[in-house]
Amino acid sequence: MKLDLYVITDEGLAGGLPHSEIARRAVLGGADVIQFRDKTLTSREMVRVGREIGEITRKAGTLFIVNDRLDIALTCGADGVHLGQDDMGCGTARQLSPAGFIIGISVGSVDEALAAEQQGADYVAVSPVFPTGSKADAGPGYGLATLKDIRSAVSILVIGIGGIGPANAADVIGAGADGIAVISAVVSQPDITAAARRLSAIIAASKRAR
Ligand code: TZP
Ligand code: MG
Repeated sequence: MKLDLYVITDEGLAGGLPHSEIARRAVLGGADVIQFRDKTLTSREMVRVGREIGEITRKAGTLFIVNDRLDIALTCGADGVHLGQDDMGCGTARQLSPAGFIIGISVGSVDEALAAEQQGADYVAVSPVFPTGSKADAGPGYGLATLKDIRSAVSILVIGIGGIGPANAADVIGAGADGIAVISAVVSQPDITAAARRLSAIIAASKRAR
């Protein structure tokens, strides 16, 4: 499973551009994963938008993950769900999911990462790695040292999220991350496709250099 460039949709940070259009542009730029994230939509709206995104990602062979909501992810035929420490537990989500369904968990410590791995997570996201203005309650950032510790502790995929862009993506990959998840570095850029393409190239080059 390739999670190199993992783009999270956010209409507010995209100047009002619809989720599906963010997804379309990011996929064109080579995003490996699209995560549909919206804390304001009704469940019904999430299903509608999730199905739109699913059509785009399926055609492109891009992975499609829904944030927070296993029910919506399953209803939309998404490839997986991303859950935080306050969302449904990983073990419960695993029990409710079909074989091959991807479960990602946000973590901030080695203990949380080990628990996620033990409960059947496919990947953990160190969240946030750096300070970010894109998530109000994200906290100050765990830093690259925590990311390295988590990388050494688990065998599943590890990605970094929070405050990552072209200037520091190489450091995150150099610290051992399998991929990086971003909002603003792609979604808030005037040319989403070009921003995704550039970041994707930086990640690939950083992996070759490791
Ligand atoms: N979860 C932890 S940090 C974050 C999320 C959704 C926001 C990431 O946004 P950005 O703009 O890439 O820092
Ligand atoms: Mg969540």
